[in-house]
This record gives sequence, C-alpha cells and structure tokens, in this order.
Amino acid sequence: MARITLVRGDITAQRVDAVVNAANSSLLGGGGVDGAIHRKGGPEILAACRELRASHYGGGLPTGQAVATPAGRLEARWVIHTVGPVWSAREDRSELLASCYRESLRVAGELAARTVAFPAISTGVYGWPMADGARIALRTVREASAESVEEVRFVLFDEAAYEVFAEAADA
Ligand code: AR6
Repeated sequence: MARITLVRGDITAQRVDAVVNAANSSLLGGGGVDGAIHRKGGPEILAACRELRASHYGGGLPTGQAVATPAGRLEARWVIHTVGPVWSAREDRSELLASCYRESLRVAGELAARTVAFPAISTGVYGWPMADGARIALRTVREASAESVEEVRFVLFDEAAYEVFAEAADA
C-alpha cells in the first residue's frame, strides 16, 4: 500500500510524478486548483485538454472520472484531471467523490507514477464539507491500490484543512 502523507501548501509547487487537478467537465480551466494549475503549468496543459475534448470528451469528462495530460511547466510529469461532484445536502454523492480518488490512482498506475499529489477534491467551489471530504479521500486511497504508487500526498491549502485531514487520518 502507498504511504499517505499530508502537507500544507500549494499543489502547483509539488515535485511529484503526477498532480491531480480538481477540474470541471469542460476540461478548459476554472478557478481554485484548476486555475492555479493552468496558470503555472502554462498553455501545454490546455492544448492537451482541448485535444482530449476533441478526441474523447466532446460531451465533457463525466463526474468521477479521470484523465491525464502532460504537466507543462509544473515540476511534475503529468496532470491527472478529475471532476468532483458538487456537494448536495439532498443527494448522497460520496460514491462519485470516492471515484475521483480511485480513478485518479488507476490512471496514475497506468502511467507508472510513483508519487501523486491530491488536493481536497470538491471542498472549494463545489462546496463539499471538509471533514467529510477528508474522510472519503483517506478511506478511498487506503483501500485503492495502484501498483506503482509509493506515495500519495494530500496537499492542503490552509492550516484549517490540514488540521481536518490530520484528525481524519488519526481517526
Ligand atoms: N493548492 C492546493 N489546494 C488548493 C489550491 C492550491 N493551489 N487552491 C485551492 N485549493 P477547488 P472544487 C483548495 O475550488 O471544489 C474550479 O473552478 C481549496 O481550498 O479548487 O473541486 C474548477 O474548474 C479547496 O479545499 O475545487 C471547477 O469548476 C480544494 O483545493 C471547480 O472549481 C478544492 O477547491 C471545482 O471545485
């Protein structure tokens, strides 16, 4: 099983094989992690996303799925784009959130990535409560196995998010 590490920081500054992007189904960028990755990674990432749209995902990348592109100027080899579910108080979408982590790790395994950095998917613009998002993230990553992956690093943007993940990891 991969080693799970928690760091507070900016996901675009991670030196890893693959950085996971909390994207939207258009694959054409947005705010939050997505905006930061495209800004820092440069146009190569967007160009690859446009090609993927043209070849495979004309209707958009479905929620819960993941797909890889090169990482442009990031200190990583690949960006794995996944689309988290928007939080809903009425409908349980946790299986879709778990699927983001599982599918991203599956893609990382296909790429033979050894180190993978994840943000807390869906916990920003998409409104997922951090404690629940952390629980799902940690449980899914612990249960998933991608042969090549030695380290799964959760990169938490602020101290509060870091604390919530640390608590969930100890629970
Ligand atoms: N490094 C690490 N974590 C970050 C960073 C960063 N540079 N920036 C924000 N976070 P979000 P979502 C945290 O909104 O909720 C975009 O517009 C942030 O504090 O990036 O899945 C997409 O295009 C939060 O805890 O992703 C979609 O439309 C977490 O990362 C939509 O937002 C995720 O926040 C996706 O929303």
